[in-house]
Parts: sequence; C-alpha cells; structure tokens
Amino acid sequence: MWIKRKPDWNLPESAVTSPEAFRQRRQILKTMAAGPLVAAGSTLWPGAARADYGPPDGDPTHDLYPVERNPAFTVERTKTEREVAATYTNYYEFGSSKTIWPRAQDMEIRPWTVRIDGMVEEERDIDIDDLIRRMALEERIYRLRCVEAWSMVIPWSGFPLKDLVDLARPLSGAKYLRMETFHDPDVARGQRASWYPWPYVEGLTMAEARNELAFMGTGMYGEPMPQQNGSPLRLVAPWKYGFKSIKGIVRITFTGERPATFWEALAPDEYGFWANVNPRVNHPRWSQASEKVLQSTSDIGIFSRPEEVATQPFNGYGEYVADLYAGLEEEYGDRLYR
Ligand SMILES: Nc1nc2c(c(=O)[nH]1)N[C@H]1C(S)=C(S)[C@@H](COP(=O)(O)O)O[C@H]1N2
Ligand SMILES: [Mo]
Repeated sequence: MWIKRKPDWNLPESAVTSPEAFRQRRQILKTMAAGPLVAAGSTLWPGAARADYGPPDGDPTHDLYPVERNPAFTVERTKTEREVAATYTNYYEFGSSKTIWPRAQDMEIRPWTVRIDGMVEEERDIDIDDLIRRMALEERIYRLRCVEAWSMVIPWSGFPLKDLVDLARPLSGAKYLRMETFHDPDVARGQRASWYPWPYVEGLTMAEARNELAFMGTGMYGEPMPQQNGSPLRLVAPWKYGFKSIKGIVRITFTGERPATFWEALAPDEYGFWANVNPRVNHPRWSQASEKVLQSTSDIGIFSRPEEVATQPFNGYGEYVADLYAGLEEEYGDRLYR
C-alpha cells in the first residue's frame, strides 16, 4: 500500500530489505535455529525462529489439513506458487515492505482468543481452536487483487463468514461487522510507528458478511496459515481490494455504525470503506484498469516483468455480489470502488 506522504522512516525500511541485509537476516535466523538460545527462549514454539515461510511449527490444527476442496470456487488462471504467496505479503504490523515474512515468524499464534461483542445475543470470547474445530473447513481457490495493481490466485482453507455470523447470533440492529487485528508492538514492530491508527480495523456490512463469497481463512495451500498471511484467522473477501482482507483477527464487533477502517482513517481520499474492485475507477494516483499477475518467483524479482491482464469488475465475482450494491450507487457513486 502506498500513502501520499512517505515518511522518512521508509528509507531505513527499504535498506533492511536489500538483498544483502535479507541474506544476513536469514543467516541469523539459521544460526539461532541451530543454537541453544532458541530452546531457552521459546520452548512452546520452537518453530518461531525458523527461517521458513511455511505454516508455524506446532500449529495445533495441523491434523485438519488438507481440507476438502469446494469445486464451486476455482479460477481459470494458474495458481500462484506457494513461495510467492507466502513471501510477498502486505502486513504493516511487521513493516511496510513486502518481505516481512521472517519477522512475522516471531509471532505467537497460541493462546489466541477471538472476542465477539457489540450487538449480539451474548458477548463472548471464543478460543481459536474451539472455533476452528467446530466449523466445516473447505478449500476455495480465489483471485486476490491488491489495490496496488498486482494480483495472485490462492487456494485458501477456511469456512464461510456466514457460519461465524450465525454462531454470534447478532441482534436485529446490527448493520456492520467491525474486525480488529491483534496489537503487540513488542513482536509486531511496525506497530511502534505512531502515525498509523493501530490496531488495524476493517469492516463489512451484514449483507456482505452473509454473502456466499465472504470467507474466513485459517490456512492456505493445504496447510495451516503462515503467520505472515494472517494466522490464525483472517478475512478473505475476493471481490474487494486486498486491504479489506484483514489478518490476525482478535475481535469481531457487531454494530449499528459503519466502522472507521485503518486505511480510510489514514488516507480517506485514496482508500475507503467499500473498496470493491472496479477497473473503471482509478486510484487518485494510478490506473486500476489492469493488474500484474504474480504467479512464479520470477514475477517478483527486481527485473521481473509479470504478465499484465485486464482487471474485471468485482474482480470477476460480479455474479455473486453486484446485487449488493445496486441500491447504493446513487448514494456512494465512485466511493463504492476505492
Ligand atoms: N492486519 C492487517 N491485515 C492486512 C494487511 C495489513 O497490513 N495488516 N494488509 C492487507 C493487504 S494491503 C493485502 S493486499 C492483503 C494481502 O494478503 P496476503 O499477504 O495474504 O496475500 O492483506 C491485507 N490484510
Ligand atoms: Mo493490498
């Protein structure tokens, strides 16, 4: 994600991700993994210091994977290679570059509770393992379109968001879901940057949340979710720009008010609440007509020239979701599409 005013701290950030610094970082991680330091520092999560972009070692849901594919959700394009989807990520809690995945390995994914509150019959805290084990998990292959005009095709594992809404038993006054990411600046060093409105917040209308496409991701590529992709629970809303698909969820609030979301609070002229993909409505600073298809590792290097394809309305999912917005065009106009 690019914001208008690039603060100075972006310079050290980009230095950190130079190939040389990156190699050094990997070397440090490897050394740590080999030494006794780790045994002393993280007994519960020995995988925490591992130089590996895969799912966290010791994820207690590992036995559930791979899950059965739902054949209704496939994509004609080639799947993005697992390494690309797991090493080229946006997760500002760990920094603003795409290569934050080694830092995210330090994040502990248990114990983890999801708070369900606001306009529900009964507010409660659900343990993530209770939640995941009571849901019927399935695999869906979805397109992902980032607002920065690149895209991937990812096999997610998870469950329909509607099932979680039903579990929460919202009251009739609830009109929106507000979702919130964890806050832990000790581990997520990006959260020490005070000019961001932490924690990350996203939201959907109740109708969007109940739409068949809205999905809660718990894994990808037939395994539990890696930390950098939003373990243990993240939204996947494929008809909207990627920033709507909030990672590392700890709280879901049912509310009558439209939530103030992270990117909208930061740059309201550029990123809004709706953010439905639309090739005809450009970002104020770049075109949204086409997208760079990130498929293999050769598509994300410095000299890469990924294939560019036309972006589709609602990212190709209009048959599922266009009806949701038919009555809103007059009120919101182009604001529905950024
Ligand atoms: N909490 C949180 N969620 C987030 C982000 C973030 O910075 N923090 N980035 C978003 C953006 S901009 C995109 S494109 C997607 C990327 O998901 P992926 O890295 O799993 O492909 O995550 C979204 N979810
Ligand atoms: Mo994004």
